[in-house]
Amino acid sequence: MYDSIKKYRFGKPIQTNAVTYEIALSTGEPDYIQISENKKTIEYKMGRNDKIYGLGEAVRGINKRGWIYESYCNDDPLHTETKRSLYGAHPFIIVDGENVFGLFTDYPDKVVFDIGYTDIDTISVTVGSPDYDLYIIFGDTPYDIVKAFRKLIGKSYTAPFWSFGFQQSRWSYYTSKDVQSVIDGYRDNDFPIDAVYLDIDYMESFKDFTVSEERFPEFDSFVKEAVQQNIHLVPIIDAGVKIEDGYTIYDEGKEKGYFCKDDKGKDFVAAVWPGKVCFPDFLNDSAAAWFGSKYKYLIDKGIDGFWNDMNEPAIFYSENRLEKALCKISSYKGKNIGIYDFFGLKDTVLGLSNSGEDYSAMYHNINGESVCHDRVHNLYGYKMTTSASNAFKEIAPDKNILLFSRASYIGMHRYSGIWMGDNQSWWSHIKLNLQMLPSLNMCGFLYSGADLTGFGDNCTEELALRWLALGIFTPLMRNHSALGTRDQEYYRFKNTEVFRNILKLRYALIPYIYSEFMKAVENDDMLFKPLAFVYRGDKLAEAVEDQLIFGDNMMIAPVYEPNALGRYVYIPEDMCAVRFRSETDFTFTDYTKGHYFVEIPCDEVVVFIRKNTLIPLISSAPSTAQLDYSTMKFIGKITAPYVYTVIKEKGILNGISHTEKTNYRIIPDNDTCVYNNYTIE
Ligand code: MIG
Repeated sequence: MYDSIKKYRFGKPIQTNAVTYEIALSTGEPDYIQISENKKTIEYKMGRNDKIYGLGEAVRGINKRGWIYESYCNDDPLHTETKRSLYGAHPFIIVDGENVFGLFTDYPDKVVFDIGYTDIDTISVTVGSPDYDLYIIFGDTPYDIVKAFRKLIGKSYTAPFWSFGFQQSRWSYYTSKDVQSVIDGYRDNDFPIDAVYLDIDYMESFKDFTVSEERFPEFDSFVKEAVQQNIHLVPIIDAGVKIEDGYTIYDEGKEKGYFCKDDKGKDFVAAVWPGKVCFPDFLNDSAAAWFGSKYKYLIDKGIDGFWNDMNEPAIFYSENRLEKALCKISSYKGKNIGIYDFFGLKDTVLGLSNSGEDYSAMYHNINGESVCHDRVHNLYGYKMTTSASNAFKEIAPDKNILLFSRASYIGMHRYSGIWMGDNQSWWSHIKLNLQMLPSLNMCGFLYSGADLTGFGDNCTEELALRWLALGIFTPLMRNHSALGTRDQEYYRFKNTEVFRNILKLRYALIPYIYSEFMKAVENDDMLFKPLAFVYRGDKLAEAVEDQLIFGDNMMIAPVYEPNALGRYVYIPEDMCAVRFRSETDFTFTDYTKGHYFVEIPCDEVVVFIRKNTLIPLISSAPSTAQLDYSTMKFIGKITAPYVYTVIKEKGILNGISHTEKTNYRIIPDNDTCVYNNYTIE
């Protein structure tokens, strides 16, 4: 496998731990790749029909050709098509054309991927300083390259079984009463659910590892009561630590010198939700271990899931730059300022947040050496998350604690999942959600999902339903929305029964979803594949950007447009469509290869099962803990005996899920597509 990977080293790279295998260094790149003399730019001339894959969390399609992207962790809540970066930095691309190869620039500062933007036929990859490891991965197909790359970067994170259930969030449920009323809303309406999220307002003054006494009195027993209702509460942890004397985390961090510094060696001060904060120096191993150990406070209260936020790190403003901006603004006072000065003034204020200037003024202590944040920017959220993950193994070795992060870099996929950040209640964001899934899988991130219903802005009932019809397939299935948006919990919409049916369908499909997820982890495979990866050589399949192969046996083709009767679907081989009105009410239609308009009303979910394969289905239950695998049946059409391997979570050792595999052998029967009879091997 590793013969197909060549590693080149330029300058003195900062170690990212993205790669888990040592590979001998090579010299001499293939002649179709040009590396500039200063080693900062890698160029490749694309053929007319070359397709480019990869880049993980990024805007636009599965084929990334025709835009300029930056691998740079960025807190930007407007994911429009002209953005260059989102929260994750995933500097891996695959070229599929006359030459087929992958490029991984293992470099923790900004990498610019100009893929036919400046010059329509040229890829140019540029780093800021020529200190990086370059991996070139060869293979016959992009899919082979993904598998080799995934092997190189190590096994993906296995999320706990319960986290494949439905999860509800909002910024914020302010009190324990609010949380309980959401639990009741779901339970009373007979909707399955496994988790409710606690956003920043559960804390006291937004201080990490505190719980507001006033709004969440007797938190310990509240968590226990939730557990009794089979509900996991998942609190948020933010990167910034509030500056407040007497707040233990701040006092300890300050005393031990565990915060990032400014250029004068003083604690770097910025402002985020708690007001002024210091940033734990996660690149300093002792500081990281210290911060990680603090999760114990909540784990001891019965918490077994966390989401790490604001860890790009997001900065609303820094003390220094705010001071400068205020000076600039006051210098204009009383003057008749020109219009360009006015716009400059406006930009001064708007440019206060997440500024590169602030990142340049922030310093880490890496093994005793002071390192400017710029050089390691993309590792900050990654290291925050490994600090938690490493600590969990000590704090609670017998638990698999759910963990996912907003910022990420390749390598973090071994420790946690990611969510797709602050999307909007836009139709185009269903499609973006769909297209990001396979790209994330290429970079190792399997446990992922978007904020269903959209984070920003108000969601309509139709958008919520259509998005849900995609969301039921994503490992992380979470409905989340921003402060000030309308209530978007599924039980609040008018067609309660339709939402209930679709949520229950998710639970009925969990044996398939979890099994295929675990197989993807085990085999360094993708859970969501572009059709191009499976039907290579079929030009029409290779062009499909809005359908995915989900696991080995299923194709999904969700509707992502308003007021749609259905949609065009490309059927790449003979398939059997299953039209679900509910987990018990479904019909089958055969399709032969070709294009079809498939009617898909809002109250139905249609999936396509590949020829001669089956998928398992069980009876839904109010929570994953109550699922009964003895209700298993298989659906689909087969003409020869078929064996499907079901994977169940059996137990947890050192925070890792241990699983049990069972092979189910099913014998074909011409009269049915629903198999209740099988033998267990
Ligand atoms: O500045 O904690 O992406 O999911 O609800 C916003 C409040 C901070 C951003 C996260 C979002 C979360 C929100 N946070």
